[in-house]
Amino acid sequence: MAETKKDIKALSVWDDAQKMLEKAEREGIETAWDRLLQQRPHCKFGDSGVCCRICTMGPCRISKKSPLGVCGADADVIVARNFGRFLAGGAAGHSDHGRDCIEAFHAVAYGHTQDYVISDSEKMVRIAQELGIKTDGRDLMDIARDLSEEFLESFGSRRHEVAFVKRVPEVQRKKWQELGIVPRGVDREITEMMHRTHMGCDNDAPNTLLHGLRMCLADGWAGSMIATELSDILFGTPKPRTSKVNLGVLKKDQVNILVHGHNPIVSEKILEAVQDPDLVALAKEKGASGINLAGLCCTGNELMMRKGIPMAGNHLMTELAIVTGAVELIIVDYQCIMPSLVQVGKCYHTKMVTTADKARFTGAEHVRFDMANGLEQAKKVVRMAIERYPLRNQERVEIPSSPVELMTGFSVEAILDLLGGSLTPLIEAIKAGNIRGAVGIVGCNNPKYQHDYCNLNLTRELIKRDILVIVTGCVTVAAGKGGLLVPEAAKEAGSKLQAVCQALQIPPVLHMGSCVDNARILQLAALLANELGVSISDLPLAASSPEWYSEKAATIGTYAVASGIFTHLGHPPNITGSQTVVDLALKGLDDLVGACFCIEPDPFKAAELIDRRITQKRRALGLSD
Ligand code: XCC
Ligand code: SF4
Repeated sequence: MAETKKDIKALSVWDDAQKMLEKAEREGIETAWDRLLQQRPHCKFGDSGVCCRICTMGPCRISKKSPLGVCGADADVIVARNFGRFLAGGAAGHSDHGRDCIEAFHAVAYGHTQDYVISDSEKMVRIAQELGIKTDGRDLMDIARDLSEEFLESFGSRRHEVAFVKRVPEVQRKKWQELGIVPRGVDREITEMMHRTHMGCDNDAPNTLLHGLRMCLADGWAGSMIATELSDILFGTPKPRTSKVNLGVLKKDQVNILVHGHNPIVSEKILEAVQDPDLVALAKEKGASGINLAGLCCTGNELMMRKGIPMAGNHLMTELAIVTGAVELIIVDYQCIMPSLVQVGKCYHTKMVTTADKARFTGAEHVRFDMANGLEQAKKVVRMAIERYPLRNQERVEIPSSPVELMTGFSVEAILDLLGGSLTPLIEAIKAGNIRGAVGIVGCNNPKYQHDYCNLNLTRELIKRDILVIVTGCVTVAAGKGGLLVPEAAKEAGSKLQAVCQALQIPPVLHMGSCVDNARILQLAALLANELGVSISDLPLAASSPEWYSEKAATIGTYAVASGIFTHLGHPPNITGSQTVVDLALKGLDDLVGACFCIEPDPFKAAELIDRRITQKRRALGLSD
């Protein structure tokens, strides 16, 4: 093993990551971990959220010596405004992704594309009916046109509530009405947050944060939920299937293409293109035995859930995937794509291709995708990848580890199917304590932690306590690599959960999709609450994002809490400079919406906190511990 200055084992729990970190070090390639060291120590003002840059009388920093900004804003106002804008970034990300799904669906409905079709018309009709659109005897495309218009209304400012507020249990909805936080339209709530946080506008921290709840609810119950439902309608509703995960899914003798980003609109077309016989023949002509497609981050989750495409890694594995030297091309849409991928790619033969005009990277090649040219562009990109195969230096290729099997595809529909069409068996299992509760562990990686240590250990701790875990986003890869996404993992669960898993032949950790698919968790929670005639906040549920980093993760956490789900975070957002904001997040929200945040970096202690909350909720429902 090469001499290394860093303690590489302390950086990631995974063998594939450690091997690639060693290789990166040998080859002089910088990664996120190196840059984190260069950035340390972090600025304390920024870290606690008391640096204000929203006007040019400043920038102002709050300290004992200067407790007010030039305009007179105090730490509470500055922290709340900064956090409000942080949440707005997250809501905008998911929801603009949702809008792109509507535009694709709209193009299909109006016949403006041949490249996309309606794959699950049964689901489309069901949702149209749910939203009050007439379906009897109507042409499918007529229904699709009405549904696309209805979804666009959830983004605008003409409605008093977004369409899927209908799904929210009544008690919760009443709380929102009393607080004035029923989400109206995605764009409206985001714009209003930007307005409120302009200098001299909303100067009352709790008031700003209440709007934060409303805006995040618009993301969860509209932007993200629409993204999920329409992706299912366009590309198929996920069903249980198996796949594989870790860097071992890359193939030494094949053209390797990675899809990275979030939206399935581009990656689904790449999947089609890699199956094109002419392109496969071309790959063989160039000396490869075939074309291999694998996913990263959330677009990887989308393809894995619906098509079983293997997953190469999560957020912190994206640079390391290129370090294998085996990747011909990485094609991205948007979000969570480190700009460093361009530089790392240039150290090998790896080409980076961008596809969205709103997410370009200097040094990458831009191949613009639109609804009408998706497949054609996808084929062009796959051809580029094949052309790069002869440029690969096989001596520099190192593919660590062999892939781990996993099971994916647990949409709400799939779960209902498994249960024989009704939630009753699940409710009975919860009542009997065979499933003591359920926790959605979601979100990211962050190099401030040992990579996936918390994601993995929190998951393990909870299933031991007979708590069913649901994963989405980058936690999926952690659970998958840890062998927790297969039915055999039931042996790691408590004896009661183990029995349930064995009876249903399911893993104790269910993969429900990408980050926008956290909307599936909301929907499942709402269905359970409605079935029991209680509020979501009465259920023995929790959410957690142990290693989060992104604005989107904070937005998800906020809509989970506002929906009544107790939410754990490994570390706080940049809000610690305001006691008012911290108190509201950790306590005050509980009285307002029936749930709050808790912060705990240690996954074992976090499991304890979550367990305690679940026990409380069980007792309140009159159920045994
Ligand atoms: Fe991004 Fe969604 Fe986080 Fe992963 S989990 S690092 S947000 S890819 Ni969404
Ligand atoms: Fe400073 Fe107030 Fe301007 Fe912020 S808004 S930079 S606190 S003067």
